[in-house]
Amino acid sequence: MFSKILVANRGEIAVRVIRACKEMSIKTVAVYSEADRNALHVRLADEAICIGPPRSEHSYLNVPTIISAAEITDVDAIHPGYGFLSENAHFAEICDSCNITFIGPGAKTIRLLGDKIAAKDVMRKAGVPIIPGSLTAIKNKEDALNTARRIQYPVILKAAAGGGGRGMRVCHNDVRLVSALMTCQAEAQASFGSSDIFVEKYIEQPRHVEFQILADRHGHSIHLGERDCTIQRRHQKLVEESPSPAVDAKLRRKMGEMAIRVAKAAGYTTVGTVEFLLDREGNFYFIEVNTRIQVEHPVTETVTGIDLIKEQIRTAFGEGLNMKQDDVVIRGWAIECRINAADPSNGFSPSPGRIQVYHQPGGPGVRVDTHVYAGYEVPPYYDSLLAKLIVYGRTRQEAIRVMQRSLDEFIVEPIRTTIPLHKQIFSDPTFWRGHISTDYVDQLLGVRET
Ligand code: MV4
Repeated sequence: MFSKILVANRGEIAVRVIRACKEMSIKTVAVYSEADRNALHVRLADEAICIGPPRSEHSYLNVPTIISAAEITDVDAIHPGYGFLSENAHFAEICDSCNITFIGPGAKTIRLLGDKIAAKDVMRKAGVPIIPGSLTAIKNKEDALNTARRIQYPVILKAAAGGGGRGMRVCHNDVRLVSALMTCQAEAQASFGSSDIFVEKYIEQPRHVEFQILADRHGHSIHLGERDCTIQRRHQKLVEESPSPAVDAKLRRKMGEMAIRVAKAAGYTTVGTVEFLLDREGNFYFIEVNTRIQVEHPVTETVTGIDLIKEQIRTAFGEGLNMKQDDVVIRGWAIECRINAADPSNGFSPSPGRIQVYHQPGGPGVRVDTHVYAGYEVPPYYDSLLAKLIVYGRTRQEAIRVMQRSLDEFIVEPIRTTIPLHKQIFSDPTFWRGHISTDYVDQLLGVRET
């Protein structure tokens, strides 16, 4: 096994990875920006190296500096966490060329799946259901109009190098499509460095259902069931649960089989997530693969009893899977709330600052993944995630009750957080029934325009 791993991340995920390493007797190296000197991940790691000024472009995204830190501390591997360099094929290649294991799938797989048009094409040929639309990047106006005529409005424009919902545009007629085309291409170029865009049939009021996959380098791939991430706003997830209230055993078998087909078609190794959209008729379609450990991985850990970070490290080292598909048993129900330093009553504006009072919930069925402590100062430079509150119940109802009392126990003062919004969601009968779509949060907040 690896003897030392550098964790190229910060916040709760850096803490999470260090914890897994400790239990595996792997030494850890933390890296930190000048804004994170007093961060928990720095204190928990065996060694820590400052990698530059606060802004992430100069620290957590600085490839030469991070590689230097890895060389100096003589690590065997780098764990990228999520965000930052986690889905950067170039970074994975640099790690390879320096004989450092990048803990994730291979650089080629990351590159293929980062191109949403190429990925869709591979999955279509593998027999995975995809959303009707253009099979290549849009060449010109006529190309876009012809595709729209074939698949019928409404359609959606997406960036080939995008993902996670950024840079998408819904169009209801020819006039709108033509005018959206150029702006969408320009935005794609500015945000992702490629102007390639594609057209798809727009699925109205879908659910976001994603499958966790786990694969070794010896040709074995399994899935660990699904997560429902339908509750989000402006592509920021707020609540995730597993299993999905919209998936029964039969659909789970079908979608899980397709998720494994996706993993095999992409030559996938370690942990990953296959995203699907589920429409109101119960049809599902492949959307994209997230080639990293995800924020919401704990709900899957809770219902399967499998430590995903340990499995990710083990499979990255080259060990074979130690379980078969039939060994994976989904038990009970898990729900996660993302507690962010953001003000839901003010358009989710960031709310950094010093946390003076901090108290987290506990007791049966409660897990809190966080880097926060009383006296901690939330820096303004990074993602606003403060803590993940994950609860377990034998049934969805039981989990909801545990979540409600946990939210009531949670104290974070004086900064604004998403806790009040979560309390509102968990006391809403529509959420209890589970009959929701991606418009849910806007509807709950009474937002007219998005
Ligand atoms: C869509 C869609 C409707 N039709 N694609 C957003 C996340 C990204 N991975 C894909 N997304 C969407 N793709 C088609 N053809 C609607 C969304 C979408 C969405 C999906 C899941 C959860 C929340 C969402 C919110 C807005 C849009």
